[in-house]
Order: sequence, then C-alpha cells, then structure tokens
Amino acid sequence: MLYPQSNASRTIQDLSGIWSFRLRQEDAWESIAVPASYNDQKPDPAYRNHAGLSWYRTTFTIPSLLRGQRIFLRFDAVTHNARVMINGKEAAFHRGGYLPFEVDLNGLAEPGSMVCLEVEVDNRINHSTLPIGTEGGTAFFGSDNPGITAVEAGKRLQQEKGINLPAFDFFNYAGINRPVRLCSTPKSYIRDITIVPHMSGDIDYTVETSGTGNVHIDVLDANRQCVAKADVPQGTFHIDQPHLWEPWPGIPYLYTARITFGEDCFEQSFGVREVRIDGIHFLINEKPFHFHGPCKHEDSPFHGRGLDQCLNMTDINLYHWLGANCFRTSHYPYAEEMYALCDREGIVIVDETPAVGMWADEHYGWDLAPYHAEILKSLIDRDKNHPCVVVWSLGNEPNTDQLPDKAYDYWHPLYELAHAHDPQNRPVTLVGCQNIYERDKIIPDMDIVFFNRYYGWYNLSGDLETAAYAFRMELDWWADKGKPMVLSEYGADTIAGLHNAAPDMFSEEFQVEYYKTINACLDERPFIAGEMPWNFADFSTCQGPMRVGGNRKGLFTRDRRPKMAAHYFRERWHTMAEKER
Ligand code: GCB
Repeated sequence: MLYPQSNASRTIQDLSGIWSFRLRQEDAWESIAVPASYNDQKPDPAYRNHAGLSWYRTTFTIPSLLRGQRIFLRFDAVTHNARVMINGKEAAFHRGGYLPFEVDLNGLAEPGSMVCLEVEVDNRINHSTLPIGTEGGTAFFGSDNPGITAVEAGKRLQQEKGINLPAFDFFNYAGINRPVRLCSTPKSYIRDITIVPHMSGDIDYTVETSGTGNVHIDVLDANRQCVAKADVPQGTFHIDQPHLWEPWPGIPYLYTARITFGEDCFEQSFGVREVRIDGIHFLINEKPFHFHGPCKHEDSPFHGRGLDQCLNMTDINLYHWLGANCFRTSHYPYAEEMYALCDREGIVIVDETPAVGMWADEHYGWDLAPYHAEILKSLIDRDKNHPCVVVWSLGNEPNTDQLPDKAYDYWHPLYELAHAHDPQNRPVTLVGCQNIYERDKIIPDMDIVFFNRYYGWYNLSGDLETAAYAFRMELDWWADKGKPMVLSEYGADTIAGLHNAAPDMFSEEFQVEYYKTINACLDERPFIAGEMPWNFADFSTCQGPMRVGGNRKGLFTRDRRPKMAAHYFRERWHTMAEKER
C-alpha cells in the first residue's frame, strides 16, 4: 500500500486535530487529540485502564473540486481493531493495531458534502490477537499464586469485570495512534510500486496500476537530475555507477522514481543497497555490518504510542549522538514516517511483526498462523521499498524450547513466507528468549540468530562475574553453528539518579558495569554481528510488582535524559564507527 502523497495529481487533507470521544455509548462526548493514544490524555483511571470498545467522531467536508477523483480515507494505524462508520453506515472493519488500511468513499459520500466519520475502536487483546493478551488479572510479570482460595476468587472476579492485561511488557496504548487522511487520486491510478535494487546499477521494478494509461518512469538522483528512464510497467532500468545507500556513518544516498500513469503520478524514493549473509557475516553492500543500537518502543508522555514527528527526530538525533546505527521495531510495526526518516538518516531497521506474548505451551493450539501470515505479508507490502529495512523479524520471544517441534511447525512456514513474499528477499529472523537453547529447533534455524539474554539481571542477579561465566558457556555452545548472531536484548533496570560506589542493581553504576561485563564476552566472539541494548529509553508498562513506574532499562530516561550507560555506549560505539570507516 502506497504512503499518501500530495502532488500534481493527488491530494491529502489531514484530519488530525481535536475529535469527539467516548468510552461508553451512554457517556457524553468529550474532546480528544488525534493522532495519539487516548490513555494518558485525561487524568482518569477509566481512560488509562480501559479495556473494550470506545468511539471517536469527527466531521469533515470533501472539497467539491475532488469530483471525478477516487476518494478514500487512509488510516495509518488504529489500535487494535477499527470499525469505520461513514454517515452512520458501516464502511469498513480492520483487524490489527499497527498497519494501515484504506476506506473507499466513492459511493458513500459526495464531493461538496459534509461527512460524519465515526470510528469504533476495540483495544482488547486475547489469544486471537497479535499482540497476545490475557482476560483476567494475570499480566506479564504478575504472580499467579495458584491454589490460594481467596486469590483464585479474586482472579475470577477480575475475569467477570473484563480486566484485560497484556501478555507482554509494554503498556497497551490504544486509540487512533497515527494520522487519518482524506486522500484523492485520479480514477485511473498507480496502485503499487516495487523496487529491487542491485549494486550493479540494475534496478528491477514493477508498477501496478488500475484503469487505463501508459506508465512512464524518470529516475532522479539527489539533485533531481534524470539518470534513467523506463516506459513499461515492469522491467529493469540501469543507473550508471550508482551511489550506494550506506548506513551511518556512510552516506544513505536516495534516488527517486518519478512515475506517471495517465493523469496520475507518484514519487517513490529508494536506495541502491544489497543485503546478504555470508557465513558468520551480515553484509550490507558486501561489507560486514555490525549492528549496534538500542531497541526502541513507540512510547512517550502524553502521546502514548501516538505519532510524534518531533520525538522521532529527537530520538534519531540521539542515535547519532550515541554512534548507534540501528534499532529493532520492538515489538510491532512503527509509523511509516519513522522508516522514511531512517532511510534519510542511515539508521538500519529490523522490522518486527506484533507477534509478542506467545509464551504459553497452548499457544500452538490457538491457530493464529493464518492471521499471523496475513500481518507478515501486509508488513512486507508496506515496508518493502525502504532501504533502511534489512531484516524481517517474525516475532519476539515465543515459547520455542518447551514444544520444539510444534514451535518449528508454526514458525518455519512463516520464515518461508517472508522469503517468498519479499521481493528483495531480505534475511529473516525470530527473536529468541532466554531458554533451554539446546532444545530449540527454530531459533538456530534462522538466517541470522537474534537472541535476548538477561544473564546478571533476571538470573544470577547482580553477580556479574558469574553472569559472564554462564554467558561465555552459552556462547561456546553457539560458536560452531556458523551463523551471525546478534545479542538483540540485554539490560538492567536503572533508576536515573540512583548512585552507588559499589555498583548494585538498579544503580547507574551497575548498569554500566553490567554492559561492560557482557560486552567483554561479545568482543571475544567473531560470530557476534551485533549488540542491541534493551532499551533506548524508559517506557510505560502495565502495573506489576516488577515495574516501578514502567520499565527502567532505558539508556535514557523517558524524557530522553542520558543515564551514565548512554555515555558509556557513546564512547564505545563512536570508537567502533571510527574503526569501520
Ligand atoms: C524481554 C522482552 C521485552 C521486555 C524485556 C524486559 O525479554 O522482549 O519486551 O521489556 O525483556 O525488560 O524484561
């Protein structure tokens, strides 16, 4: 699905602003900002902890000058399910909270008329959604205390009350989290574009269209000089001595394919870069690439998970400040604006589906696979042309060691699907949790092994010497597997401002010592292709005995102030980048 564009043939009317909102149908309408999560917009636990339906409403007028055009609404993300009503009539239902969808307005509303737009949002999560949630009071880090009569009765009551908690460690921010736009194109239009670049300068492409017209393509360099042309909907054009798209600290050079089809036109940017794996090396443009950058969340005060371009810019500038070159979109697809920014800024992305919270053995009986496959395909369709995206992640930390054969049978077809569906055939991974790695069949089978480990934090807590001993023992086991490996999460909760000369857990000194200890183990191993600390910044989670005002493993606080560990990584990663230059 193409990203909305305003140009000589297409228009956009951004519907962002203050809409009307209510949590229950019998309530009076209140005011709400769109796009943003609703949860933190009012100091009211009913907003914060709401589980169920909620309703948004706004009105807009379709300009008369759009008569004769194809007119549609484009929702970038409504979390998690959306039912869209146009003038009181149901026009669309969309399942899944982090990917875009369009609602065709032709036949439903006339240019020149005012439209009443209502969106019914469902934020409930359970065993049939991605991410996974639980009905009742058992959260990610909650304790079950099974067998205690009174606790069991309490849990039953919570179930009756409809308490709905995440099976994952981030707050279930909900609502219209990304922009809603009224868009138009000519009736005959460009439906999709696929670009597959090669370092040789040969660029394979396909333009999909609807209606009648001829396709013409001009390929522009960064100075908007034409460097190639094509006149058929599918084929190969050639750029002589192309500038490559290189990750930071290289130059992320971007070209633009300016496509016309009848009256329609669209500009698609792309980078010339290749990605492949060779033994223990992950290669970008045939050069070994070392992933170093913290994982992220879409999370901030006020906006929750809502799009905030200023925050995204600030974060990417902090990545540059750190000398970081990548992040993973833990644990769901991010807003499209972030990928466009990373294309420009040379920050590499590991792009993840919202498959998180798949802990339970029973998971493999829940038949999520068809829906998961659909989401994976939509993710690839959305992000396939971004040079910054170099790996697909099928999901985060599922149960893969308890029922290794079932896990293999669930995940392997998704792995194959990602390869078959991606025109650029990027490497695929599944992020593994700390588990009985000797039993695991699927994680070691991925193109590149992403493994999350918390030696010294969740286990062997605070004893860094023993943590290093144990981690080295595990690394010895992986050493002959012949695959590149990325430590895709490791970290320690740290309260900014808590200091201790003898580093103990939760202090800033401990966080630094923890990273120094684990990094020393990584530095000895040639098959380690990267380190991705957990997390870039502190972030909000649901309440629980393990979380003091959220997850505190950030290198930065939630308002983006560096902890000591941020300074430590800044030194380490700039030194690495100097060597790589
Ligand atoms: C993990 C999860 C991540 C959590 C993190 C933690 O393994 O992948 O979502 O936030 O650990 O801090 O516990």
